[in-house]
Amino acid sequence: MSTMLIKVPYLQVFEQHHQTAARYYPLGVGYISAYMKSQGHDVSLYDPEIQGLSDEVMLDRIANEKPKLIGLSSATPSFSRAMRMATAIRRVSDAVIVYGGVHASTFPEKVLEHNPQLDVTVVGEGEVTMTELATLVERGSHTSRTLSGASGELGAVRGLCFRDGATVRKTLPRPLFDDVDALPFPDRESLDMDLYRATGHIGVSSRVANLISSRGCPARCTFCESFLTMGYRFREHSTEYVMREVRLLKERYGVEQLVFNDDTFTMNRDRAKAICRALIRERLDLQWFCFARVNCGRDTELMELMREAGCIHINLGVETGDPDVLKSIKKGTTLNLARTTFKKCRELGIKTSAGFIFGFPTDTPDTMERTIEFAIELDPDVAFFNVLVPFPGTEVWKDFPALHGREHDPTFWDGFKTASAGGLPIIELPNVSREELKRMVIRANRRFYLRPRFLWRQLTRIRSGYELKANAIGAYELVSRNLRNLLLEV
Ligand code: B12
Ligand code: SF4
Repeated sequence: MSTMLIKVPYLQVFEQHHQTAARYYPLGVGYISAYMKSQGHDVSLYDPEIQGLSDEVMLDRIANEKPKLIGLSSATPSFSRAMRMATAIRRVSDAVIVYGGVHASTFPEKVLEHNPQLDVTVVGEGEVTMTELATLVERGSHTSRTLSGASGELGAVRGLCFRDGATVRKTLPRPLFDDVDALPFPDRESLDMDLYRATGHIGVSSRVANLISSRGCPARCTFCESFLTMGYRFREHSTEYVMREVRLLKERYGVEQLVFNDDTFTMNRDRAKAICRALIRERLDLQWFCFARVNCGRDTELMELMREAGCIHINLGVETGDPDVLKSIKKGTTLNLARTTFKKCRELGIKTSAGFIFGFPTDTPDTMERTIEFAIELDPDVAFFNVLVPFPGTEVWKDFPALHGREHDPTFWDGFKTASAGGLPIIELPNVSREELKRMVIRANRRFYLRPRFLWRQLTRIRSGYELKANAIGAYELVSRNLRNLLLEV
């Protein structure tokens, strides 16, 4: 019996920039595929958008391959796309259709109640749940129609919701996968690694691979959803595991650049140092990027080791330039820590991206102005200015009751994207309208990027043809996003 796993197309969330957006290997379904295969299941893995496979082609494949179990993966902004895909699949297949990922983890019951084309929703990590489900479907030769006859067995599989007659039942939570080193590496063999590339501003090579060296983040930022799938516990892969995967990427795929997709690569500083030392020792000559919190700069030894090990770019979530707003979002950092870290990165020659958000519940025009000032003071290589998207399940979601009540409508979630392109933000504050929030983003971009000092530095730092192309794409995106506004506005 075969299982088909599909990463639902999502690049449309980047609107007119979808052509130039990053294309990262889908680790979620990649890990599930590898784990299921390691348990003896027959799995095919698809990333149709990146593979250039239209819905029609996918439906043909489904009709030919006749999988008995189909898993769809998406986040919130591509939820409606996932539901449309599930409806189309249902027309050609009686396979059991499962929906997983962050949106399924947020509303497992509601999604199932309102989408009869689905059979199961999965909460949290999918490796074991999907494997147990495949075994159950195989053992009973189940189809979508017969699955409800297996409610006794289904009820025993942790971490899912299923239909039991007219009701939706939720099983006990699936514990987090503790021994993460027991997970096989993601199933990269099933997809063409040459199709993937990094975001323009961090890319230095076309031979790039994304990976994770840990799962979970113990921080409690009020706007973040990472805990819904990966939990609060920081579960780290051993240095040996990470190095085995890195070596494989280098040797089998000729990778020259790594993108660590960990929420916070430096959460455990000793572990991060151990990985850096191993990279240095093995002289793999790789360049890499990671996400970190701004408190990493306190540890000079860590930063120096990161640089020596090939870290060329760090993305740091600064979020705001106002100390009270920073406290209110429970980031657990300070403005001074941010100053220290950006300074340290500059001294060491590590490039920085900084993320800023406008529209936190306690933001005012003054606090947002301070955010712009702070971005200019920190002077990162790249600054992302976005308006808050209060994703459901986060603490800030509760602060925007006007958005509640349409959870069942898939199209409602289409606007939940953080890319600053496109129309108006989905939120407004008591004293700040949507239009003003959008203008804030435009003004921030203009003030930050149109500084002669910034432009000069960008030009003089280009080291390769690939970087030149990446910078040109970044500049095109910025200008095309804001051109009208840059010329006419504010
Ligand atoms: C890497 C990443 C990206 C990459 C995506 C690469 C790719 N091809 O998948 C890029 C940069 C393109 C990206 C884009 C965006 N991202 Co993003 N991203 C992440 C990040 C940092 C890591 C995801 C990851 O690879 N995790 C590792 C794998 C192993 O975990 P996983 O994907 O969660 O999969 C596990 C489970 O979820 C589950 N599962 C997943 N799919 C399925 C399917 C089935 C059938 C089953 C059973 C289980 C299952 O099992 C998997 C294995 O355990 C997360 C943060 C996080 N910690 O989740 C944010 C995160 C997912 N992104 C987020 C956001 C907001 C976005 C954007 C909307 C931002 C934007 N620009 O507008 C876009 C669009 C996303 C979309 N898909 O629509 C939010 C999602 C919030 C939400 N409710 O949607 C997150 C949670 C960040 C956050 N802290 O809030 N992102
Ligand atoms: S530090 Fe990053 S990943 Fe962790 S909760 Fe905050 S925003 Fe989310």
